Amino acid sequence: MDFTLSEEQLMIQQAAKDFAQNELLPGVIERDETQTFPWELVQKMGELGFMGMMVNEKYGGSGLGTLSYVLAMEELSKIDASASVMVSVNNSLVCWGLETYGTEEQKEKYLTRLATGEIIGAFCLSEPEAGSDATSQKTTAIDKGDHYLLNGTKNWITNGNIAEVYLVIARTDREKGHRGINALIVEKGMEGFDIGPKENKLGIRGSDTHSLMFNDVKVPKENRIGEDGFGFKFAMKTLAGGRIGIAAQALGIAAGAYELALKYSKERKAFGTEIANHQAIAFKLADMHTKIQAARNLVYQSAWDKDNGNDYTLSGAMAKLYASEVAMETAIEAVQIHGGNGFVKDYHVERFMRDAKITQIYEGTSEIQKIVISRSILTD
Ligand code: COS
Repeated sequence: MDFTLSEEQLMIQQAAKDFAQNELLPGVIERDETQTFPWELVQKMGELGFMGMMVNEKYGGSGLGTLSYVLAMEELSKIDASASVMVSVNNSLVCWGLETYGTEEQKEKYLTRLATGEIIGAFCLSEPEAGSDATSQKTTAIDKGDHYLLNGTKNWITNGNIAEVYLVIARTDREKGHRGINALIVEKGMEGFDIGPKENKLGIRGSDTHSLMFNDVKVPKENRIGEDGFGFKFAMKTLAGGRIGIAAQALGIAAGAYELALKYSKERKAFGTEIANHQAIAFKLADMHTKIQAARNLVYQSAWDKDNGNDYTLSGAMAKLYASEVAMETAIEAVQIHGGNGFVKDYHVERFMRDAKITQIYEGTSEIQKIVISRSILTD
């Protein structure tokens, strides 16, 4: 077993680290407070190749592997999880879904612009009454011959307002259960497509989260991804890879919080010595470090599985489940180590604590990951 990263992987990791330090760190507290994220920063991430990392170069992507992608995700998330969720959704859900299952026309029309970050995309599965229970889609896409008539509401959509392209999961035939669901490419500006107000969130406040309303939106037939009825499997397969991205995000949040706590504990003095010299703090750091490394190994393994053509549903679910737990735990401990300063925004760790929570919820809650994991081990 070789744990050494290649020259190329080290370069990508460094590029993401530099970008996060130089471009994301300044303004991260203000973006969190104001719930904003300037488009210029998205463009810069696109210019550096972070928006279509795994997409083939012929469609404008960087042509890299999943391991390079998770290395970049970890570094970006160490500073700003709002930025990294945009990267994750665009890469894992939108670009990967289109490249793997889209037609050549769809790739030419949409993927080429999404992979360069000229535009970004959104993935629309969750509804007011269908998040975890993904087969109970109430949004309908009725077959009208040359187009689908789309009606319904989607909730908590990342990149909801800034996206130009939306992959929308909707039900065409109720009788057919999960085989009656389709995935459609919807463009911003299509008649009848409205975007609700921005959600006021606990964490990842810089990321742009909205509800979407579809009222008799005519979506051309050529915008369906895959065969009729492939929508649910499309969502499941896409989310299986998405979970690797979110696991890497959780890993980055944990590592970012830990690095701040480590630095602080070597500077802050109490009872006549740096607090790192007190075993109460040193043991917390030891636990954090060990769990982060264990999470990193799970994340890398799931990326390796994907890059090597193995099934990655199980390893991705385990990576997300564990890394998100470690992110939450580590961020809480980082606040504790910072004491009163941890409660103050200038020290960043309170933001990590708020940002960590969503990694246990989106792209499948921890409970959903346990369903996926337990079903897999019980059917083996
Ligand atoms: N890859 C490929 N196919 C998959 C799959 C996967 N990872 N998971 C399920 N499927 C397929 C099954 O094989 C089945 O197809 P067949 O009937 O042809 O065999 C079909 O999808 C239905 O699967 P299942 O019966 O397991 O569906 P359930 O309703 O029991 O749901 C869970 C399974 C809970 C795993 C699924 O609904 C899920 O992942 N939910 C969470 C969705 C989510 O992440 N939501 C967050 C919103 S996005 S931010």
